[in-house]
Amino acid sequence: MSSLRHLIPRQLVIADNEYLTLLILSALLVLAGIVDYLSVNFSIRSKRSSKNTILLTGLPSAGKTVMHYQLSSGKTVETVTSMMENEADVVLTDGKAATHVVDVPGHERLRFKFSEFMPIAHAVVFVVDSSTVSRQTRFLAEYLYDILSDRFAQSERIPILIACNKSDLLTSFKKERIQTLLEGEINKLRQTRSAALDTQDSEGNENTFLGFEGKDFSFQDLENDVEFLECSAENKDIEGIKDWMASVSL
Ligand SMILES: Nc1nc2c(ncn2[C@@H]2O[C@H](COP(=O)(O)OP(=O)(O)OP(=O)(O)O)[C@@H](O)[C@H]2O)c(=O)[nH]1
Ligand SMILES: [Mg+2]
Repeated sequence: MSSLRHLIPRQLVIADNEYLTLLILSALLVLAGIVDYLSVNFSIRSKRSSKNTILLTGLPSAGKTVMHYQLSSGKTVETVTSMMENEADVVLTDGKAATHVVDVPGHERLRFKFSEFMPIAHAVVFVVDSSTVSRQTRFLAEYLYDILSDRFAQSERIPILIACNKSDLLTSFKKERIQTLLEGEINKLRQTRSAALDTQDSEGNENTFLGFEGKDFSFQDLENDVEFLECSAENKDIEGIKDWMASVSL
């Protein structure tokens, strides 16, 4: 090493013990990275052993976190945009085992995380802000398409509940109108997505054609049971959601 020192600019030359310190620090950083990677994967893998999870998904501000708090504590809370998932065990039926409920952030860069939980999910609630549906139809349809074409959603025929939230607002749409809007938008989206039918995403999900070719898209044509319910998480009006969750839980 000392024979090579004359090749290094003087300002950059450091003592041998400093090389050792740098080496140890680098090794510690690499080790910390490995431990972090293993712990994240291990925790998800250990959860994969059971299928007792319901996911709360949906666009930002749909009301997922308010609903999650309502379910887990019966309280209404003030929220901010979620940057990571909230998890809780919720007793849906007195005397029965608790169900694990995960609130997946709706942020564009974080919502893909729903797919990490799909292997342990037995049901998905897709929360919609019923007062902004007409402005968000395309984004809603895109996210819903991703969920419906997820390989676990398909192979396990995971039931989906479209929770039409914020029904307390005068501007909110009724569930029938929301269903019609989503079916129309998914119908359009199918054309674009089916153009890429032979490709696979990084999760190994194939682009799936939803419904029947030559027929307008309808949720009824899916193998998954898809239901629509109106609710208001803010007003504690989520009994229907709870009943649905209990009905699909083990
Ligand atoms: N009027 C009304 N407002 C609601 C209802 N549910 C939630 N909100 C409000 O909607 C806003 C967003 O609610 P959150 O629960 O934080 O939304 P989120 O889906 O978790 O959003 P992200 O974390 O960004 O994905 C908050 O200001 C809530 O108070 C509801 O049923 N009615
Ligand atoms: Mg949230």
